[in-house]
Amino acid sequence: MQTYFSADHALHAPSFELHGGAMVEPFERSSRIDSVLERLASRGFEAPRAPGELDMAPVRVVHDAGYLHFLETAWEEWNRAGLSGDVIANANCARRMPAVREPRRIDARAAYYALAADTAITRTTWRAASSSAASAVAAARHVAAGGGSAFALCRPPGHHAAIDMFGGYCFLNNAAIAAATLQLAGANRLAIIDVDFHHGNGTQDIFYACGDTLTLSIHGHPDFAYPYFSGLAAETGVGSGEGANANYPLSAGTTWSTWSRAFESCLQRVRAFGPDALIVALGVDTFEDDPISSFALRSSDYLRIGEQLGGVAVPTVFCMEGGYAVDSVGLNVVNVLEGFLSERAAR
Ligand code: 7XA
Ligand code: ZN
Repeated sequence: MQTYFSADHALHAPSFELHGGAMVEPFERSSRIDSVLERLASRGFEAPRAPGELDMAPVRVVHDAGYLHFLETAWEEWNRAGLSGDVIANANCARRMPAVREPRRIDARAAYYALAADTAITRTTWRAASSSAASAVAAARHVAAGGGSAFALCRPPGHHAAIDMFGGYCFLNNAAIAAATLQLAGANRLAIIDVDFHHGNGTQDIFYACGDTLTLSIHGHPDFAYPYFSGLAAETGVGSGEGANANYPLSAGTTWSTWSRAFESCLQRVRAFGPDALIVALGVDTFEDDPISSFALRSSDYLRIGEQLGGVAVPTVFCMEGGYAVDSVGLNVVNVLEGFLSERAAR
């Protein structure tokens, strides 16, 4: 399994995160990636390849042009406006506000494009986010070229990034960009399974009206889990996308026996859909020791997840999402990949 990875991820290093009422060291930090790289190396995986410059063509398929311009220029504008620190939203497009449109002032534009105040844009965030998306593009091209399945070790993650919204540590939706890359290379039908603890609201938003891309997400119920305002089972798609989105909101404390039933249902849907390729939004914040999540999967469960994904007979792109128990992130991610490879080798 070839990994694609850019060291430029480290250019995104905000100095704090607003967590509850406190400023804390960001949970989404560089050392998460070191944990995965170390484990890949110690388990004999091929050395990661650097993805090269980001091709914006699939990015423009996924994201709004005004939003991309905002992401690329936000910090300079913030700085030019005399605002201190990093770009952070300190207002929101709240319910019933009658003048929701893209404003002129940069602080108002940050509020317009933000999902939440949990995600800062630093001077070099755009470079990190575009390098992360470049890994997704490279992994998708690897698969499209018949090279077998691939792993995009993306950081920052992507699945909360919607057509025109950043937040939840996400700026560009890497899994959706991988899907667009596969479509530009000729794929017709795609499936995305999101196994991160949090609902993949951005991925759902991007494909909600698309019947040729099946989007599935297993996550903490919005009654208690971020992003709170999406992820119900009733969200099934619109128009020609009706029926091509399925959500599996689960309770706090969910263990393998319940989680795996939802996962088996996802896999059945994927098989019935018959995609040309599968994209896995691979978050491991479902782990029992994750500091910001509340499922209770164990490290050995990730081997089972990989094996079951390996049993779906389609080329697969893995895109890294969340997972904050830094000491175990590498073990859990690589367990998925090893389970996948062992099942594929057995076929
Ligand atoms: O999958 N998404 C994440 O792992 C990030 C969730 C962000 C939670 C921030 C809550 N303040
Ligand atoms: Zn997550």
